[in-house]
Amino acid sequence: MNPDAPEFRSGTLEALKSATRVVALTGSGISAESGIPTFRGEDGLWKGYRAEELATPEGFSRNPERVWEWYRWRLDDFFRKAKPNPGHLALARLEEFVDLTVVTQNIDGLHQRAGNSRILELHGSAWRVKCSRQQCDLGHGKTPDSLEKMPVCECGAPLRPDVVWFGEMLPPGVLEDGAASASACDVALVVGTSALVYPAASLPFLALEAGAFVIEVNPAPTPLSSQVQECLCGQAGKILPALIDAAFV
Ligand code: BJW
Repeated sequence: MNPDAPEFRSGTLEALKSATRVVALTGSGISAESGIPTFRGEDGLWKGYRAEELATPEGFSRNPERVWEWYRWRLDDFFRKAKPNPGHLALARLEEFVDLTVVTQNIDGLHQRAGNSRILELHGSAWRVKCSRQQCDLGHGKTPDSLEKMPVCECGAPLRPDVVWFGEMLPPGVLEDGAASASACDVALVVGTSALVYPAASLPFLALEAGAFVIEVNPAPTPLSSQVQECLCGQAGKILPALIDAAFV
């Protein structure tokens, strides 16, 4: 398929046109065209940074300053500068036509800024902090504008980003709501994820098991690609607007 002028099979368009409930399962690839790095692949964050040090509770306990330095860099150089791209905006427009739930692994807040109304954040948000002591409720709040100094809770413990690191449970209820949406949808759009990180990667399979038509949008194949009804190979910012125009406009 030529991603500059995508064409879609009639079965794919029919599935979308006749859908009542749609779920969009998104990963970091949807924000790549907003200038935010993905995690895996040639230019991915995990090429230059160690996930064990930066995205685990153990890494944070060992060196909270180093973890905050990494998040400060991502917030200041990417998240604060980024704008929703045509892929995010197409998903916001999709709400005009179907009952849409966005279930995202992203922590960048770009789906909210694009205007989607029902968003489940499986891996939390970079725009919130919480206390690093599990029993403390004092520290929940907005991420400070300046992270020159590491933020500290009223209780004295370091605050941490309110995100989900490896080995941590997802926020209570969010995975369950995402699973319920995936199991109840007519069409699932799986956009910009390598489909390697669980439990998020299980959601497209729930949709498939429940009989949904699953459309993957990704320039590269993933472990999901051979299982789904349609793989649209290309960038989300090109494919999604064209798909929604072709189905509804
Ligand atoms: C484009 C594009 C364009 C590029 N358009 N597309 C074995 C089986 C099952 C589970 C496990 C297992 N071994 C270990 C686990 C558990 C672990 C896991 O899954 N590990 C795997 C890596 C093996 N999972 C966990 O630990 C999770 N918790 C959990 O399981 O709790 C239960 C439990 C507790 C205790 C013990 C055991 C179990 C938590 C996972 C948390 C992940 N956290 C991170 C960081 C979040 C905070 C932050 O951002 O700072 O989440 S890691 C990182 O990966 C981030 C992402 O959300 C996540 C997924 O990455 P994503 O979004 O898919 O990005 P990429 O880079 O992988 O892919 C980008 C894609 O976009 C590519 O395909 C490109 O081609 C594509 N693309 N440009 C469209 N323009």
